[in-house]
This record gives sequence, C-alpha cells and structure tokens, in this order.
Amino acid sequence: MKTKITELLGIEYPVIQGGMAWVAEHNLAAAVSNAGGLGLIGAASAPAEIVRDEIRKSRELTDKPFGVNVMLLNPNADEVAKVIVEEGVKVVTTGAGNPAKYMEMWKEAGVKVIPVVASVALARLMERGGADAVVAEGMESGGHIGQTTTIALVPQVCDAVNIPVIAAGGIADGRGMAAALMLGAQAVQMGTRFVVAKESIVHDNYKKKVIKASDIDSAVTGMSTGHPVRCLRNKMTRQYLELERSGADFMELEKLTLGSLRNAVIDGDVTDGTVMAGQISGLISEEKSCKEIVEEIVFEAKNIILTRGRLWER
Ligand code: TUI
Repeated sequence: MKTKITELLGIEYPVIQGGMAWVAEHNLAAAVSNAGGLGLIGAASAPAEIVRDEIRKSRELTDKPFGVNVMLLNPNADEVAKVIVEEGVKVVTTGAGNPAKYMEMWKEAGVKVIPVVASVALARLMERGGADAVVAEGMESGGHIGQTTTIALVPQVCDAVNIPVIAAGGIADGRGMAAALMLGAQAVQMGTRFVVAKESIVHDNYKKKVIKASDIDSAVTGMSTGHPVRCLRNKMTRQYLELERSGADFMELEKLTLGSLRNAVIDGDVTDGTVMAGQISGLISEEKSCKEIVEEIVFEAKNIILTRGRLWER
C-alpha cells in the first residue's frame, strides 16, 4: 500500500506505532519496523543516554527505518534532540508541545520531522516551520490529548496543510484505517493496539485491563491542570477526579500520579497506577504479534475500500 508517507519514510505499509511512554521501547519499535510499519522509541521523560541506548538496541534488532518520539515536556528534551542527530535517527515525531526550537537542527541533519498536533493552528505552524508531515491526533487517544475528535480534526488538518497527514486516535482495525484514508490521511498511527502486541513489554495486568475494557471505560484526568490525560478508569482515576472536583491544587494532584504510569506498565499495578489507553480499547480483544496487527489492518482496510466503496449499488 504505497502512499506519500510510505514513500517519505521508506516503509512498506502506512502504519506507525505511537511513541508511548514506558511502552515504546526497542523491542516494540523494532518489531513494528520489521513488520513493515514505522516503529518508534518513546523518549518520554527518559534521560538522553537511555534514549541513545534504546536507539542502538533497536538497530541490533532491525535494519528497517524506525524513529524516536520526543515528548516536549521532558526536561531532558534538549539533550534527547541532540542524541537523535548524533545517532543518525531518520525520523522524529514530537508530542505535547511545539518543537520549533529543534526544527532547524533536525532538518539540517536530514531528519524527517513529524510533529503530533491536536489542532489546525499547530499543524499550519509546523508546516511553515518545515515539518515533513504531521500526525493529527484526536481526543479518542490514550495519554495526553487535545479537544477535537479524530473524525473532525483529520479532514480540517488535511485541508489546512499541503504536507501529508497521519491520522491517530481511535484507530485499531481496518475499518478505522479505511475511514482515516477516506478523510484524507496518508497513514495511521496506533498506540493502544500496539500496547497489546505480543512483542510489547507491558505488564500482563495492563494488557488484560485493555482487553477487558469496554467503550466507556476510559476517563480524562487533568482537565483542571491544562494537561488532560486519557486513561482507563480505576481507583487512581476515581481519586484524581474526586480531588479535581474538590478544587485540589496542582501539587496535590501531581503527588497522586508521580511514577504512576511506570507502576502500571512495568510493575502491573493497574489499581493505583495510570493505565493510559484510548477509547478504542473496547475493540481490542486479543494479543497479536506486530506482524499480524500490521498485515491485518492493511489487508482489512484495502478490502473495505474495494468492496464497500459503492455500497449504495447493492
Ligand atoms: O503527547 C501525546 N501523548 C502523550 S504525552 C504523555 S506524557 C504526559 N503525561 C502527563 C501529562 C502530560 C504528558 C502521554 N501521552 N500525544 C501527542 C499530543 N500532543 N497530544 C496533544 C498534543 C499537544 C497538545 C498541546 C501538542 C501541542 C500542544 O500545544 C502546542 C503549544 O503551542 O504548546
């Protein structure tokens, strides 16, 4: 399935793995790239030397292109941005902010830059700043989110920019991928679907919670702090939302979530930990390999486009 994004990135299928904190490490990134998609290492809040190590470990597992996601709230983002250039990484995506200050350095080094945006305004700004593509991420996504849904955001971003658009948020199967392509996207990015991949190092408790979740099992915490985060409902989200309703201050809320994503992903504490996942969790019912996930979604999307494209004639 050739699109502007497969051409830009030199990959086989227009499927990108989200740069998820703690989840998107070298095993997952290499598995997605080996499956013909684009794997990403999520730098999240990691120190730059850990990111360097992850890049080198990915290289040992794949000779296909892979990328690094820079989370812009990371206090180590400046160093991570440099490590990306030093290690010759070919693709970078960014999240939770505006990557303008790194753009020139990355472009000069020949890195393809793909900011994740949650609004038309940031998409336009990124195109003007030299971005090669953007990921338009709807609020169905897990983790830090914007305010617009994927179905409303993607066509508006597609109309606003001339660079290719990748759709993200609420996509986990061929129907979602076909819909995203109909909206004008040239590829999809999936996070939650890859959390439950066989090669994902995420604790089994976390995977089981995603698999058991239904359509309405996620909640958004942090609306009051300006950093809304979607995660699956549990004791932590109930406490957090209660504190927010009672007007708790930022530090009190921060205390509740400090280290809580790691506790869920690595230690499997899905009661007091933060289980970031998207609204599409309800659709995900089994663990599959990255190769199965990538090939199935592309096969299904193609099939839908070919067979349901003129449904009014049947
Ligand atoms: O970044 C993400 N998803 C994330 S980051 C993350 S780590 C985190 N944990 C707790 C609080 C905050 C971060 C977990 N999940 N997705 C991409 C994304 N970017 N979604 C929304 C945005 C975004 C939001 C505001 C991008 C830019 C922006 O403002 C731009 C500006 O001008 O500052």
